[in-house]
Amino acid sequence: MTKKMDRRSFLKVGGAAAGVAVATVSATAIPLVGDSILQDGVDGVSASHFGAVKTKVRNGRFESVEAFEGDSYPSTLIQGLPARTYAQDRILYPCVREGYLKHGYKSDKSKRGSDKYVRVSWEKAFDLIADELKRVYKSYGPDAVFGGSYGWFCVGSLNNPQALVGRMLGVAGGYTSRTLTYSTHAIRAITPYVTGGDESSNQQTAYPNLIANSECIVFWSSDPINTNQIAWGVPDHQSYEYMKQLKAEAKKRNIKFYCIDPVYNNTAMYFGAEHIKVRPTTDVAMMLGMAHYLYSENLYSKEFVEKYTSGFAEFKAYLLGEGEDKVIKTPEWAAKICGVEASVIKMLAKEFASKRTMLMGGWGFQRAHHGEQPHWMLITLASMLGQIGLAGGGFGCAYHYSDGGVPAPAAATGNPLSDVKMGNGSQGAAASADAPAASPGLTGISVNSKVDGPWKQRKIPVIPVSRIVECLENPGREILFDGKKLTYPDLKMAYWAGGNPFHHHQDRNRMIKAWQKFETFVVNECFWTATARMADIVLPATTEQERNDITKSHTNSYIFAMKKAVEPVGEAMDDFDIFVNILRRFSAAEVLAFTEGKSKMEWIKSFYDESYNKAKKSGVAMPAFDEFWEKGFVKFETPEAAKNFIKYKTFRDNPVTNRLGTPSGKIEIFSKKIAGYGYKECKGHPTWFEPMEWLGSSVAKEFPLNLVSPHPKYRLHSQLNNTWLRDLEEVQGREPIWMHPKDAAKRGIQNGDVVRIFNKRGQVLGGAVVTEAVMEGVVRMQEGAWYDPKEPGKIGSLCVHGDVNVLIADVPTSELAQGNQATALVEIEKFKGEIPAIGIFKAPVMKGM
Ligand SMILES: Nc1nc2c(c(=O)[nH]1)N[C@H]1C(S)=C(S)[C@@H](COP(=O)(O)OP(=O)(O)OC[C@H]3O[C@@H](n4cnc5c(=O)[nH]c(N)nc54)[C@H](O)[C@@H]3O)O[C@H]1N2
Ligand SMILES: Nc1nc2c(c(=O)[nH]1)N[C@H]1C(S)=C(S)[C@@H](COP(=O)(O)OP(=O)(O)OC[C@H]3O[C@@H](n4cnc5c(=O)[nH]c(N)nc54)[C@H](O)[C@@H]3O)O[C@H]1N2
Ligand SMILES: [Mo]
Repeated sequence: MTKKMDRRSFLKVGGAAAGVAVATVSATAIPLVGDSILQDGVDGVSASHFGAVKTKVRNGRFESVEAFEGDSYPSTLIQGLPARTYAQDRILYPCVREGYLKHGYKSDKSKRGSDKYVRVSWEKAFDLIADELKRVYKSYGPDAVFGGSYGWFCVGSLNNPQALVGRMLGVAGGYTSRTLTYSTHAIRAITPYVTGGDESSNQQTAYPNLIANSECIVFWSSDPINTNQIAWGVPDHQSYEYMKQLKAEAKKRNIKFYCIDPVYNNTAMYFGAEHIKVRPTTDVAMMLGMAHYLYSENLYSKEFVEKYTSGFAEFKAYLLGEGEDKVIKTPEWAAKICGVEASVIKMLAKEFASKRTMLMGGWGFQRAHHGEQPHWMLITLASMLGQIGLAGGGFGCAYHYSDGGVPAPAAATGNPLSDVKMGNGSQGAAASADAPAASPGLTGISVNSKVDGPWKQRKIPVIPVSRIVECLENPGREILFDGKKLTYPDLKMAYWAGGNPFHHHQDRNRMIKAWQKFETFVVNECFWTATARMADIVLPATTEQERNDITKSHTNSYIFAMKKAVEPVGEAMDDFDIFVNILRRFSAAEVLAFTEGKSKMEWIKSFYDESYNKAKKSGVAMPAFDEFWEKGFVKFETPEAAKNFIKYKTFRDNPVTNRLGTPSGKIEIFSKKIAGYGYKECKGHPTWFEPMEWLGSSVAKEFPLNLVSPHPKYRLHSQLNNTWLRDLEEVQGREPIWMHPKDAAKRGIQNGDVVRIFNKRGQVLGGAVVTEAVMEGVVRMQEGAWYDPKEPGKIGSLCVHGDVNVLIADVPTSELAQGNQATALVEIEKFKGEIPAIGIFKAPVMKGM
């Protein structure tokens, strides 16, 4: 059979062979397997947070995917893209919760989660939303609508639901937004005071420099082998090539690796790192012990501290017990808190001081009570080691994220979201001032309209992103936040697009109750997530492969075309079109303000043309749009200078001309500004504060296991959990929970058992993985397993699948960042009785269907 044979003749042959009456079979309705093997189909280019891809379309279906040719280390996660398209829990048409359809904003909110849904037309859904927005604006004012809509949505410069929802609400009448992120809440709030910048997103000392010069590399709460699978933009996974080279070089030069973490994580396993088992949320005590040893043994760099830092004297007084608490922070004192022996603390201090050492700080330990302290203390420790600004030494807090440390072309604008002032913007790729621009970057749709109108004057207030529940519970309350005072608005309505708060936020049961304060909750989603199931109005959104767009790699090495591979599933609509339709219920002026008179393809082309013009000015050649679109990508070269970039080298070379952006121009070990705030839980220098729940606290008597909740291997948070990828890891259909063999034995738990994990906040099921990779007393359950309550909507219900955020407290880090936590104390028992079925990965039953 030749490839030329058309569908009909192929059908005849196939049908005849099978003895079927062919005439009654419609070729389009019943695609045959032969079609997918023999038909050429349409291969397109698209992209995702997991990598750029080639989409394989056969039989009108997005059947499979191949990695983009420029991605040498593609992640398995891309395999979830076709699978999720046809997931059983795709939202197929607009739906309204039954009680809401009957009673509108006066409905019984406690029915969220248990009410049935009713299918409605798009027109009806748009009318409901527009009318409700108008009512809320009129009755309560613009601040009553929450449009902060945090989350990791798709990639794409145009189809950015977060920017679009803000843009729509801004034009319609205004809204309350949010600041900072669940990722970097504490580090981003604290490090501007310490180094004058955001240490979560600036340029890291480049890998080639580490490979040539480092003698010791420390993964401190950091797991780059896992977390670099994804990027905020598109990953090109160049970091894996460099990690491979680093490992090869380590063999030759005997580079030493340490993993300071309660868990022997993926990266530790890859590099064969020595595991330093630190109790969760006690790293600051450990670092203080090291600092004390360095000071008392005169192993610290006095020159560095004097020339490049400010406030060491105040810190020293605290370290030596001359401050208020009168506690001397010896290694022996630290050992009692952090569980690492004093001799090991001393050994590490000596080793880091004697070798060229790079401290790679991840972000796990800043998602904790007093999460501002670990990075401040890490930078203080690095200052005492005196290697900041030297080849292969110092510190970096973004190696684990979005190909951090990869030498990359600098860009005039790093991030497609750079003008989205909602916190996520600064997670963008860092542009090195030292490297010449070789990529123009790529911008994207802005949250603010450029068209003149009343929306331009609107002030958009913000709350710290993780304080949403506290805000709902306490309208009008004044809180302290980062040196300012802020009053919580009285929220009545929320519109979420591109995030999953019923995954990402902590203390699920408290959250369900607080959410009842919203009179109306609207969600645009592709899938029936826990969040969609709590909504009053649910609108089906397209996935990335069902629409055209444009995006770039996080490193600025590529601009990618994202070509629509298939027609939207069901009635799914692009977020862009959803918002245009809502604004049609206002007036033509609002619609124009939103679209600026451009079609979607014109927007896409305009982003490209902007880059094209920028590139042209700096002498970089780019193909014209049509040629680019046809080919699918443009590549940008990495300048040689970027390969040897050393963070803070220019500052070290000349701290006067290259002063930091702090008041003293130096690294602030003591911050007068912070001290001046007079906060109880964040002082003028890095401080050990006892967290609300840790292994040394009284709560541990009842709940003796310290749970940590790092980022998942086979998901991006909750994304892709509704695909077969979950089968690669789940235990009896539950999210795995790692337990040390001794902790398991004490409880009669065996590998593969279904267990109940509980504390005062709630209870979830998990599947036990008994392993020494987690230290005794600690258990590990990844964030992002879909919340699947046995009794939906009921506060306190058992989550049968393993949403870790049922167990974690929603208590802010401190008055400074007001950030989120990711650890908790729990108890675990073997689950008795019949194991409940999983219900979350199917669409809910519709009223009348
Ligand atoms: N316990 C604990 N909790 C945590 C963390 C932790 O470490 N531990 N980590 C925190 C961190 S760092 C983060 S960043 C957050 C992540 O929290 P989220 O970003 O909220 O999590 P995601 O699962 O990525 O949710 C994104 C949602 O957007 C939807 N989506 C994708 N594309 C589109 C689109 O085009 N249109 C629309 N309308 N929707 C779309 C997806 O289907 C998905 O449901 O979680 C935080 N929560
Ligand atoms: N595959 C995959 N990659 C991702 C993501 C994903 O969901 N999946 N999410 C992305 C996002 S949004 C973000 S923000 C980043 C997150 O990046 P990170 O926040 O750095 O990642 P985590 O996995 O939360 O934590 C890293 C390590 O910290 C450890 N840890 C936890 N608590 C403590 C502690 O108290 N002390 C010490 N020393 N170690 C501790 C954990 O065991 C883990 O090994 O990852 C990104 N990459
Ligand atoms: Mo994150």
